Amino acid sequence: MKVLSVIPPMTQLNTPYPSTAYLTGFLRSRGVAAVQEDLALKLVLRLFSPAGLDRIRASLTRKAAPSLSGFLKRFDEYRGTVAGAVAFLQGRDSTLAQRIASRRFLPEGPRFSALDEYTSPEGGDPLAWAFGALGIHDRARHFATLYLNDLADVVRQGIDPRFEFVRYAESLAASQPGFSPLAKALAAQPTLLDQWLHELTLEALARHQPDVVLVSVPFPGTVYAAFRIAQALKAQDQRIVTALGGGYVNTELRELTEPRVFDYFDYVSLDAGETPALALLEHLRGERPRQKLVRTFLREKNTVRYISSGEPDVAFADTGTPTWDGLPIRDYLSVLDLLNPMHRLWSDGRWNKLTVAHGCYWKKCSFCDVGLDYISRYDLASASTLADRIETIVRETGQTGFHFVDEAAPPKGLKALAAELQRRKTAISWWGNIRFEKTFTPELCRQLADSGCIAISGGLEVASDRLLKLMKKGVSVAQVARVTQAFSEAGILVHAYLMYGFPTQTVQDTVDALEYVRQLFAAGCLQSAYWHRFTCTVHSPVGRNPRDYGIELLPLPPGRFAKNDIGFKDPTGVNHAPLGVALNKATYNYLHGLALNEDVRNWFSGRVPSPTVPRDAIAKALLAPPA
Ligand code: B12
Repeated sequence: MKVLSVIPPMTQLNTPYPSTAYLTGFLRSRGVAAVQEDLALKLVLRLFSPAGLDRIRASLTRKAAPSLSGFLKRFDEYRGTVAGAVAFLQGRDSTLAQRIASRRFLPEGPRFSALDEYTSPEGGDPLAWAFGALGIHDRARHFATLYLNDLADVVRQGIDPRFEFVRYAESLAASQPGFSPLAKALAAQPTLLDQWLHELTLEALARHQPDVVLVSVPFPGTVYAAFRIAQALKAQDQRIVTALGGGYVNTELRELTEPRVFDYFDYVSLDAGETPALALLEHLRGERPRQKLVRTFLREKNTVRYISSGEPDVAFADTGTPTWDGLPIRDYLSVLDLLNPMHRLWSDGRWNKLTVAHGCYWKKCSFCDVGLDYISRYDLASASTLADRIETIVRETGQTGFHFVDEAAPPKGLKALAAELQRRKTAISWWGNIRFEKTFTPELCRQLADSGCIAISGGLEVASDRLLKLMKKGVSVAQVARVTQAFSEAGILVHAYLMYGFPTQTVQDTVDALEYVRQLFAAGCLQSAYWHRFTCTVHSPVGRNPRDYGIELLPLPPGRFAKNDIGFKDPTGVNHAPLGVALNKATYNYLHGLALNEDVRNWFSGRVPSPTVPRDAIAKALLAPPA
């Protein structure tokens, strides 16, 4: 029985999302003939090719739109340069950097006008602040990225408004109570992108001739395409068994009762895929009865049934090594938008993705989906197992960069892994997400840096001791200051996840939070940060016990499909949206080293109170001995 695992469009351009690598590696370790495909990358490469541009031009629905006229007018230039730009972003043709950086090679559309914003008053080099005088390669990558963004805008404006590089038709799936919007979109005339996806699906089918196709949907922005893939498979051959799983399913489809989903997928499975997939294959081979499937939804007489035999999951130490075999790892595109340094790591470079542990060792944060398996079931493997996996992956891919994709990598596990990598003299670079807890002493931070750690991200969240306590984050602002300083002094880039709009958060809390963040940048503790608006989910402690957080939930619309975000009423009545704009504008300046001494109130459009945080709060925290 042959199994094909598929990643649907869209996830990321620079590196494969790891679920198919995990499933394929595991299934092979159990003797299953398993292969994988990344149709997200394939779709992008088909689009950004001379033949792709021909089809785009022929399919434009609004040829007269002013936004498309530049593309049509300069079509020959776009067609003549697209293969070169893609090869350059794939790292296959670095010598093209000089010509691209000259800005006389690639045609320039509206996206390039943003460059004027950077022009210095003296009229000098607009991007010198970002790339200096010698950064030709990065500069060229930035221009090639703007060029692809222009082409993506053409696709969005003239062919399919739902298309983005990292998500496709996301709104049809994200917290969608009903299946009807998705069903309607799937019944609609296919757009050019849908047609390409159909062709790519049939090509993959012909290449591998699988009996079973596992379609992985990590995010809502992959769901529509997943259903299109299943639609193409079923139309071609009804006998192909299709199964759906992944982070989106694990989060949003836990209460699935919509039978129409099963017109496309025979099975939908929850949580870690190893045991459910093995059980399914055994069932399909006639070796296991249906009622012994593991965490699997299926349709019986037009109703959805959930079957879970309660079998334990495969231990993290026994899930095998993910494999990238079969994925075109040299074809990914390292794009370079001018964002912040951490966002750059996300979109630049072909990182091998690996988890240090399954689940989160802390699992208390009240905004997080702590009850779900991918957080709650904490299971660590030994440092030598992890180092073996790392060495196997480096041998297979020839690439030594790792992104540890844990929610929060455990400090003890990282320490043991660093020691093991040092003992074996295994030279890699790695980065990932952690909690800023006091276990990360200056000594441990130096050891992590010596083992290859180049960057870490962690939640400072609301940057308020009152709210950090309410959210059970288990850190204080002073502690975050000391830990981030230790990482920064070890030469590790530090990114802080920041949050606003948490229940009971006042305008004063928000102003104070920005004051703390300003001081953390000024003290060199942070190099990067980003503010996210708090959203309440049905699985989080806040969503489950709203009264404990002083809020009232709004009723969810009835539905049989997805369930995740939920609205709420906060008696503080603060309008957080304009505050968020100010927070992100200020922080964007801070990460470029600008306005670090300015009064934080200046960033807000309306009147806000002065910060109650003393101007030397962080400096004092850094002098105080750790508690
Ligand atoms: C690391 C991470 C990121 C990173 C890297 C993302 C990337 N592209 O690689 C960053 C920070 C960039 C990120 C961004 C986002 N993320 Co994120 N991310 C994660 C995290 C922590 C780990 C993902 C991972 O690599 N896991 C390892 C792999 C191997 O696990 P897996 O995909 O779950 O696969 C296993 C099972 O699900 C199952 N399985 C998978 N597919 C299939 C298929 C079948 C048929 C079967 C049987 C089983 C199966 O088997 C696999 C092995 O056990 C998860 C949470 C979590 N702990 O899983 C959130 C998570 C996936 N992210 C999430 C979201 C929402 C996002 C964003 C959309 C956020 C935003 N609004 O911008 C973006 C989208 C980015 C993009 N387009 O690429 C949500 C998705 C939930 C949902 N609502 O759909 C999650 C679950 C977290 C959460 N609860 O909020 N993310």
